[in-house]
Amino acid sequence: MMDGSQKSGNEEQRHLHIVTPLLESWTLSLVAGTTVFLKLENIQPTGSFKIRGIGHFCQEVAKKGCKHLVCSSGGNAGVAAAYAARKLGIPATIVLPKGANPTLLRRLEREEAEVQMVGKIWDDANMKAQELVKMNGWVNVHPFDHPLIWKGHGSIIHELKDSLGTPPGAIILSVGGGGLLAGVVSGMKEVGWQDVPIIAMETRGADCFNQAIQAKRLVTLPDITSLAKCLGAKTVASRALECIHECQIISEVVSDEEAIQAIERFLDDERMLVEPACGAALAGIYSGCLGQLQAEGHLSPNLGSIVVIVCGGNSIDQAELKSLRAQLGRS
Ligand code: PLV
Repeated sequence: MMDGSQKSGNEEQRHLHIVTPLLESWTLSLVAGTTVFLKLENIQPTGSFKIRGIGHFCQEVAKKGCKHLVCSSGGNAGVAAAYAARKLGIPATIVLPKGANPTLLRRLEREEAEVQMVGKIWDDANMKAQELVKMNGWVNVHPFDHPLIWKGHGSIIHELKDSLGTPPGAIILSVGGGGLLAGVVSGMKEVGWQDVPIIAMETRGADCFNQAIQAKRLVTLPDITSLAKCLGAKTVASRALECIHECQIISEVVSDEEAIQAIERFLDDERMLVEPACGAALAGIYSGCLGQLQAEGHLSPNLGSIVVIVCGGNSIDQAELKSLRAQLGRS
């Protein structure tokens, strides 16, 4: 697998992310009734797309002499920040909500990051991170709300353009705090794909983007009740809400049951295990959202091809999948 590279001035700087494969999925294409391509962000060296934006952010702040990186995270942004910090030779503190998955914690340990566990959800951990960055030379790595993060995430679209040439009929992705969405929108504007509809998927109980669209202003959820903890920001980034005026964004909400069924089916169909946060995007196909949007005339009946961004996630293993099933009342 090749590392990506970018030219900046005279020097060539390596990206911390890899150029991921775009896989045509036979099984998902059958379900969707059209060709489905999977952008495999789950195989990034940090297990999710987050390294694209966070890697870019960390490289930029390292150039400016940052002494310590702090990242509050539902998990995956933290792994990306810890990995970037290790590669750049900067110490890192990752602040997670309590109850983090043991596989994720082992992963962070391997990255040599200090881990603090604070509060119940990401918003609590974020408050702690804000306190820590008051120290001299410490820099906050926001998991989703920064232009450098969006710039890095936008590289997904440049790679899609290189692989596909022509634009797909739609792109399906998950929305937590909206960083991936904001990055995809900026990438689409850069390559002239702003007419490609984006289907933005959330789970009920972590649906701050959908609620903001309905209210036409930012909405702060009272709590995160979804099992898709990595979609659990109580308020979406304001940039994500602005994006609805720049591209055609269709916001859809699925249940935890649908997101978890999607990861189970994906495991059987493609032999890859991803988090419920990613299951939300896969549920766009498996639970029939796509077909319904076509039937209702919101999407063309002839999409040609669609791309699902398989955002990935580290907080999943056999034990976690079993526990998710139990929390849904299934054995
Ligand atoms: N996860 C963030 C925010 O958590 C984090 O700290 O890791 N898919 C996966 C696997 C994710 O980990 C996330 C975000 C998303 C999708 C959503 O991305 P976003 O926040 O850019 O919309 C609370």
